[in-house]
Amino acid sequence: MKVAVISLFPEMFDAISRHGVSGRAFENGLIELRLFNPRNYADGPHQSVDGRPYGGGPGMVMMAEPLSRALADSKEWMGSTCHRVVYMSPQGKVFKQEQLKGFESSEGFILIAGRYEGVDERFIKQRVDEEWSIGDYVLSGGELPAMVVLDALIRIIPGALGHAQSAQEGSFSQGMLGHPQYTRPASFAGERVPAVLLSGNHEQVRLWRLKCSLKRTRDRRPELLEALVMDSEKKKILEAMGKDFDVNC
Ligand code: 9WO
Repeated sequence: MKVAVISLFPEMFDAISRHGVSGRAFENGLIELRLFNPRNYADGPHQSVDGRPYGGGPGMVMMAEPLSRALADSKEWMGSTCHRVVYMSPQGKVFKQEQLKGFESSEGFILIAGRYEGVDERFIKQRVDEEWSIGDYVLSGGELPAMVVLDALIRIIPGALGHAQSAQEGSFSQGMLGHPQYTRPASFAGERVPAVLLSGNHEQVRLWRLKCSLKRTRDRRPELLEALVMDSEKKKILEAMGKDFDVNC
């Protein structure tokens, strides 16, 4: 998959392209990432990419022209592959795991990270397909949100996680929160690992983890349960989940 990112701070993306699981996906060529800096498409002696807001007020606004040229170049690099143009902004639709469904097989994706007080609205209207937010907070720019989307995207690309197909089992893949995890030692500060995890009984372990996921989801994020498509096993567990529920998680 080809991903183009338009950003005034391309070096920030080293954070995901050089480290860990995401870094490997870039090294393996599962994702081809290219950065396009609007600064390189700016005019004038100062190569301005921003201007003062019409109507007054503090701060600066990103000019449409340099962004537009950077976008045109990124589309040329994409070639004929189908691509979506997404602008990361607090005004966007809140990004959810489910939005990535079908993305693993798509061929191209263009992410725009803004800076300052925002981007000239005409650029958004004319060139952007979708606006995405990663949550209700204002940051200094769209780079970190773009990296959040990229990281989530990489995890659903077949082969990107190597042997561990933990993306399938990870939180949210089933619409539920993840279960607790334990590793060595078997006793830490007087607390032992739940015995079932040491039992070697895979079916018992699976059931314990499923119960914990359901309990955590009910206790911490009950609204997720509403949307959950429940099989008979999950229904049974939830019905039994009264005050006498025996799972310690
Ligand atoms: C700044 C501002 C100042 C006063 C009143 C309203 C305001 N809105 C903004 C603003 O949206 N600034 C953005 C900074 C412009 C685009 C890049 N920036 C950004 C993106 N901050 N936070 C995001 C973002 C993107 C996706 N998900 C969460 C946050």
